[in-house]
Amino acid sequence: MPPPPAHPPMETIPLNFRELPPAEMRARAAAFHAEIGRRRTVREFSPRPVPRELIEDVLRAAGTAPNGANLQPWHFVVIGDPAVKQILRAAAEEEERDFYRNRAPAEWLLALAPLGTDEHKPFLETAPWLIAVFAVNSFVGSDGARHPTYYAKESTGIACGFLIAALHHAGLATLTHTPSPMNFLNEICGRPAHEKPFLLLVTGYPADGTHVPAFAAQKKPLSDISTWL
Ligand code: IYR
Repeated sequence: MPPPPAHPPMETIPLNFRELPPAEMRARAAAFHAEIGRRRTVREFSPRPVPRELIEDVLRAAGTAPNGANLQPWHFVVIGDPAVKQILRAAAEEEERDFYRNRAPAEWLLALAPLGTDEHKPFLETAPWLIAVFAVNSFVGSDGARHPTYYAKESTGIACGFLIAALHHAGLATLTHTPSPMNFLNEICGRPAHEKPFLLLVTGYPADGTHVPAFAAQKKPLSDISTWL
């Protein structure tokens, strides 16, 4: 076996860990739960504009997510152009029509019934920003060769969690939209085939008077979602 390639010694930096008093830790954990627990997926958006700079900052926050080998295997395409949104809505609704009318198994449709979703996706044109998230499966290194990334889907999923939390924290509503299949996103967004569409995140202000399904606010109790050994 050839020896593994030699690496320069690892450079380190201080952790910058901020220790908090225990009472403050408890208060912050509870406050974070209260705040993130108010997040609801929204399906009616206002056309009210949202500054680009705010979206830039939440994307920077998403870009800090833990990920495979720090290769940061994600790419965010931010769509604000009404013409692109119109094309995207038409493509998504075409797939969704086929999903709701033909492809979705009866059991899946039954599971979706309490959410009231259907093939109509007007929010894809109404909301000020759509963020198409891609999981990047490989990259070209400084050696000019193509190399794999690792845990691209898991890493991108975690980054999306950060992104949704950051948008909520900033005072915006989101919808995690997953048209299926969503390969049309590559063409519309001009992304190569080694980038896999992962999620279409819709964000902006909710429409005035928006209601959400009461069902969606019912979260499992801790005893159902955790086991302590
Ligand atoms: N992609 C479809 C269906 C859908 C699927 C799940 I799972 C949801 O939680 C919500 C919707 C749509 O966006 O309507």
